Amino acid sequence: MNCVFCKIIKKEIPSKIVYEDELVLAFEDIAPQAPIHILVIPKKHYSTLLEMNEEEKELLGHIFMVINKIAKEKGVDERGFRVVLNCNSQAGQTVYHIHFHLLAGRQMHWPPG
Ligand code: DGP
Repeated sequence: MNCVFCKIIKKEIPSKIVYEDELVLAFEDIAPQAPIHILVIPKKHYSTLLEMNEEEKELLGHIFMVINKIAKEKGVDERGFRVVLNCNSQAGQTVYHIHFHLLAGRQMHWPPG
């Protein structure tokens, strides 16, 4: 499978890793949209959220706990941060390996673009 994030997981493509365990990898986005822009991904390949079902509930919860931990470690928990999941083309998804954007370090706006 020609998935760039699977290659990052296998360390075939370099990335700046900020957290790793047996289920999840977190690394800096290559084109940051905020002073802190980290991608959190499951190591198992899912193209989009739509490929997940009840069996993935625990994994999804774990991903959010990892985001919680990273936000605290980066010291952005009190000022605030945003978590974004883009699903399919109209949402702007470009990499088809599910990923959560953790964005922080600047004022966010609503509605998002
Ligand atoms: P999305 O639009 O939600 O599919 O976001 C994909 C993100 O992935 C985008 O912010 C840029 C990032 N990205 C794409 N290729 C690479 C890469 O090779 N390395 C890293 N670190 N990030 C990448």
